[in-house]
Amino acid sequence: IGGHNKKDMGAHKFWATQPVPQLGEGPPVDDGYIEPSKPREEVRQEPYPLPKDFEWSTLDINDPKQNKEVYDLLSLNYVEDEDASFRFQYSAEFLQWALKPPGYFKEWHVGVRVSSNKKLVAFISGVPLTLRVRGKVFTASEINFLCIHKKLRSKRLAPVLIKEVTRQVHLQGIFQAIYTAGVVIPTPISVCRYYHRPLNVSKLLEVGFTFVPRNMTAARMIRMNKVPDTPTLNVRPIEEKDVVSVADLFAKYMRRFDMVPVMSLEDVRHQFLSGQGTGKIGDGGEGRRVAQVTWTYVVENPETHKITDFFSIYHLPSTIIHSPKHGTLEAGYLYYYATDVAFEDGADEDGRLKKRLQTLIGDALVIANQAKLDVFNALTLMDNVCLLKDLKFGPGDGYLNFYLYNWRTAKLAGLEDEAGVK
Ligand code: NHW
Repeated sequence: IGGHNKKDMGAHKFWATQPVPQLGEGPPVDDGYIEPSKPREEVRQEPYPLPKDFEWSTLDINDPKQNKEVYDLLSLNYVEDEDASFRFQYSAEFLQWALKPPGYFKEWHVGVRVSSNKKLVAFISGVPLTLRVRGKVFTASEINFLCIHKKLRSKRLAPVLIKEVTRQVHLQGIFQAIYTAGVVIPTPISVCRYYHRPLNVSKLLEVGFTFVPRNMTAARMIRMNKVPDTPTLNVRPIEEKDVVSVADLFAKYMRRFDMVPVMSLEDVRHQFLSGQGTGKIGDGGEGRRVAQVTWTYVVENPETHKITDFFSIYHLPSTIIHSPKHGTLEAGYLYYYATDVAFEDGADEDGRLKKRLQTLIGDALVIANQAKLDVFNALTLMDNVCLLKDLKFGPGDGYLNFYLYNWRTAKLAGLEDEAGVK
């Protein structure tokens, strides 16, 4: 998912027309919108024109057939790494979960079909969220799953999809958006690097995800990356009764950071409870796959019954494009976490917080390994940087750029903190 490529730094015919900070602009004096909101009647009422032979189609993700159409489009055409070895393979269940948070709008699930045979050939989606960026809280849309069939690339269709989803968001009275991409376009507010913690070393070597470094053997690598059989803390899967306590802990912990989602109880229930499954992840070869989107584990104080810590992982496999033996790479991604140790006086300064986080996320590795995931990924965001080295993550070649639409703010922490990994 390489970023940083030079050709991206040139002219941007489309992005130059959009309310985003342009490349090379200095930091803003104040945070705020770039163009003001419009009343509904001033929002364009007709869909943008598509090239002939194509038509717009709102996808009904509740319909298993349409859910599968989006899955099929993405599984063959979505994001690949730089040498086209791996391609994200979001499951149909993942898409259901990601596209239907509380208050979602079905009009924001925008598809393009071939008029003659109705084949789905492009997609873009938005979901609503409340965002806090530094001191300001606002409603926004999170744009994701922009995908154009490989045969229709480089025809300037992406700008049409982006404009149409923007129009649909405007029609709901929302004028800001957040999105991430591997590519550099005007203008990232932060860039993070992917780090990878090997779990199934022999498979990762077989599929070329990782290599045996000089002065190392495969056997030693396997030994070094062994994780304990059982968690250190008394972790258990989240339950409905934990939602209020987790929401409270999440909100307090997130005060540490400059850009965070603000979650209602419904949002917390959706993000951390609704994606739970129970099974192990198969490798295709087992002939059995258990769909699981997220794992959220909590630590409960036995006396107060308060949740003191939690972590969450999401499951995003990748298709291994050229492997005779393995079809999918089973990856877990570190999602949100929190610990109340952060609220103790001096815990940040004297290393107590770091120690607790290492134990907590170390347990996330145990759970990921028990679930038979092959690799555990994390970005250089939140408090992750202080965990990466001790938990044996290695830097990857993917970067993730973060963007805001119609909102100015100075650069946020991210990759520049990477120095902290050493
Ligand atoms: S990032 C994942 C994007 N998807 C993929 O990489 C899948 C594989 N690739 C493709 O399907 C997560 C195509 O290559 C895509 C581009 C569709 C990426 N974001 O049609 P043309 C997201 O989903 C610009 C934004 O010829 P194409 C986030 C590019 O810079 N812009 O290209 C999505 C150029 O404009 P420029 C992107 O290769 C956020 C123009 O598109 C982009 O056939 C969307 C070229 O178009 C990207 N990832 O199709 C923005 N990739 O000005 C949301 C290329 O440079 C904004 N481009 O000439 C907010 C909207 C809501 C606002 C609400 C108030």
